[in-house]
Amino acid sequence: MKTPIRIAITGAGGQIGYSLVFRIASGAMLGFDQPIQLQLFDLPSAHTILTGVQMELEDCAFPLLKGITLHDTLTTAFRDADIIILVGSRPRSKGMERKDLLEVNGAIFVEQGRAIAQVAAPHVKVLIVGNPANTNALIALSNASPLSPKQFSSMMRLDHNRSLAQIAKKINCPIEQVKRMIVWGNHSCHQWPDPSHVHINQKPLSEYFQDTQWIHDVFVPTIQQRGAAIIEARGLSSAASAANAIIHHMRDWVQGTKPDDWVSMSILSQGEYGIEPGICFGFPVICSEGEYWIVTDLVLSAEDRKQIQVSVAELISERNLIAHLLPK
Ligand code: NAX
Repeated sequence: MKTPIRIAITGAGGQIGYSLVFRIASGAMLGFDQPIQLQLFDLPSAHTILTGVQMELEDCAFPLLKGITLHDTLTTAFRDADIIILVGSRPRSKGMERKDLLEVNGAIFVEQGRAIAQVAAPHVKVLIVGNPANTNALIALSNASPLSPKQFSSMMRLDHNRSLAQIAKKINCPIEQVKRMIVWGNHSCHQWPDPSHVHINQKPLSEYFQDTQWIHDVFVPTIQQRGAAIIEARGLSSAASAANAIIHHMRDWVQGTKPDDWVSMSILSQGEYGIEPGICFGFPVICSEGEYWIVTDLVLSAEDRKQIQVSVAELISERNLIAHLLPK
């Protein structure tokens, strides 16, 4: 029997949490032979909800679930955690400007970064989901010294999966045949979904169709606006698909990406492709043995470079707004 892996999740009482914890406990994220221990965190106001989630987890009788603890203190929630998924964050309320949201959530991620460095396992892997995810990740990793920035990433996988699905539908091919998609930049409507490197059965996308108009007029806006379209239809933001993206992101980070493929992850830029260093940016990455590397040898078109700069500018402006939360 393998040693249980400790997984801490914040915002576990929210709607993504409710779609996420049962799938993790079933083995979908780390494998069907990997026992796990769940350390669920939410605010004291959500404690009763968390106790309901715990009861339902118990009632599922998952063989891999070796224990559940509930927390409203970060330093107990993160203690010895091997994996931490930061989902909880303050939603944008009426009249709140984006800069106000950055400010309130920024303060939360300072505290979380410090608590992670203080009590988590030294090899911990941290995924940031709560929005604005890229900049929250920058704040958390900057406040988590001596941990390495390479132990942190934020989520672009929902945007990546949305892109795979739209292409598979357009070509009418099995989704697992669509490889090498990239979503560059920020998890916002300024992200740049880039299908120009996509391969299907080892052949470039251009061999299946030449409809570049569809890419510009339908595909890109569909991906950029998908979150808003789901809110419009459901009256609530994406939850099950977001939880699924978390599962895919962590599974690939821990177990490795598939041969001949890569995935989109937001990680700290070191200046790859001329992108501003010191922002958390969506890149194409390959994962193996628990590590990730940016795919650095792609040739980008002038249009790609121009669109990537839109995300860069947005992330620099977010970084400027929270500069006081980054240690000097
Ligand atoms: P919910 O409002 O349903 O749940 C959020 C939970 O976080 C609540 O239980 C709340 O009590 C808790 N919370 C609030 N403040 C907290 C704090 N300071 N520390 C810890 N927990 C706190 O939101 P949900 O739909 O679950 O979405 C959670 C976050 O994911 C939001 O910020 C949302 O914008 C973000 N998303 C990010 C995505 C991505 O791809 N990066 C996609 C999905 C999602 O929109």
